[in-house]
Amino acid sequence: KHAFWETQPVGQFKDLGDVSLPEGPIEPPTPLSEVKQEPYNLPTPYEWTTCDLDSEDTCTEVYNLLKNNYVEDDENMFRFNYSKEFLRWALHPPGYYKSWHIGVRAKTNKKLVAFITGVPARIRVRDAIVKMAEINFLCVHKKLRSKRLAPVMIKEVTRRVHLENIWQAAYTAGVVLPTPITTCQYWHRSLNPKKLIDVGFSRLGARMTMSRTIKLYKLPDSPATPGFRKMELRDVPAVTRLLRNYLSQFVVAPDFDENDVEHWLLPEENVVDSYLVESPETHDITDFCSFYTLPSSILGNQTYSILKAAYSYYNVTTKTPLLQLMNDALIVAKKKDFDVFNALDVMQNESFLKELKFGPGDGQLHYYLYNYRMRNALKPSELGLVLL
Ligand code: MYA
Ligand code: JJ1
Repeated sequence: KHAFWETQPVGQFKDLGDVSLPEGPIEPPTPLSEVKQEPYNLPTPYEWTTCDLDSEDTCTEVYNLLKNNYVEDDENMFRFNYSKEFLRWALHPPGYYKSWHIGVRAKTNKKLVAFITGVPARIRVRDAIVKMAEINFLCVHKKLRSKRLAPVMIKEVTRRVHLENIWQAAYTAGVVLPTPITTCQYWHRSLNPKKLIDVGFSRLGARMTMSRTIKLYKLPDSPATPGFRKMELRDVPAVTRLLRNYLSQFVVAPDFDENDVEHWLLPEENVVDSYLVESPETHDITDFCSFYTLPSSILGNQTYSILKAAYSYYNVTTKTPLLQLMNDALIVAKKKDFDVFNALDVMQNESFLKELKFGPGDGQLHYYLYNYRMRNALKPSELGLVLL
């Protein structure tokens, strides 16, 4: 059933519930001298390319490949449209390897036809901090699907990760593969309900009119929490302490240091937004929330071509109720003209989703680890990791 995945060091369906299998690495590392030195063979018409996202031309090629061929919803109405600035940010964290930004070109015309990436991360699994690659942006051009290119690309990125002496990976997908560590639900909070309904993202509820719907989702003009402000560079040490302490309660979570926080959470226009609460009395940083910008193309609508979506990222509270903090996040997202605010049911998100009028989406997100067995699947609330 899974001719490729059955050959890989991942939890297999047949082993689910086998309590004799230990948690941890499935295969031991091999000496680096035993890692294959040459790239895997592609079908003859194609060749490998390493993509330099600092090159404006290469970045445009990657952007266009993804804009036209990346992830769609189950009814093919929307397609993720990651911006170039976002791709550069996502792929250039501290310690990134250019060799992990892998493209496939057609030999004849040098057109970019496929892509896969890894970035390094330290991920904590229970007590163990594991160096991993986060794998993302796997994409094969629509015209080249079902030719078994994806397994070759996955093997090639694996080889290049191994060359850096890293033996585990984390990734997410909308499809079920062997075997999820957890399965999360997408939730959506309408900010611009009229547009969402017009483009088919949501529907008018039963016994609802457009004007009642608009009223239902109305938000105040400005955040309610005293001391709520945008995160700045000087906040990195305090935010790092807050976040490290908060993430320590989850079974799987990133191990962020100050450099990671500066990269992943310092606000960057049209990429990532972060806000915090600075106590007006003590000037302590007590709470933090963040979201990233990921628009989707609207396929085949006469009026609108882009859906502007914010995705909940990392949120931490010590003083402000999480419900109030996230309502402030919705307020600033609305002010920035987002159409919808999306969140997964990870971490403590369940505690605010229903009350803040999020509704469940038709999409799920499965989380996976490569070469690391979990004895049991996690609950989404035990997961402290958000991938882009
Ligand atoms: S998830 C986002 C994936 N991208 C999309 O959904 C965009 C639109 N779709 C496409 O571009 C293609 O359909 C893709 C498959 C490229 C997805 N993850 O070449 P094929 C398996 C893993 O004939 P195609 C993201 O980016 C499938 O089960 N495997 O198929 C994270 C089958 O294997 P098996 C997948 O449709 C990616 C084989 O591929 C996925 O032309 C993490 C068929 O290949 C998927 N999303 O191309 C990658 N979809 O027969 C793994 C299909 O066994 C990383 N397949 O069922 C692993 C860690 C690596 C590093 C390790 C370091 C130590
Ligand atoms: O966005 C998603 N679904 C939307 C649109 C559905 C359009 C028809 N299929 C949705 N809308 C309902 C919103 C409504 C608002 C008011 C309250 C009730 C709810 O459900 C879904 C997620 O739900 N997105 C996708 O399907 C995109 C793919 C998700 C898998 C991503 C894989 C990523 C790989 C990353 O590495």
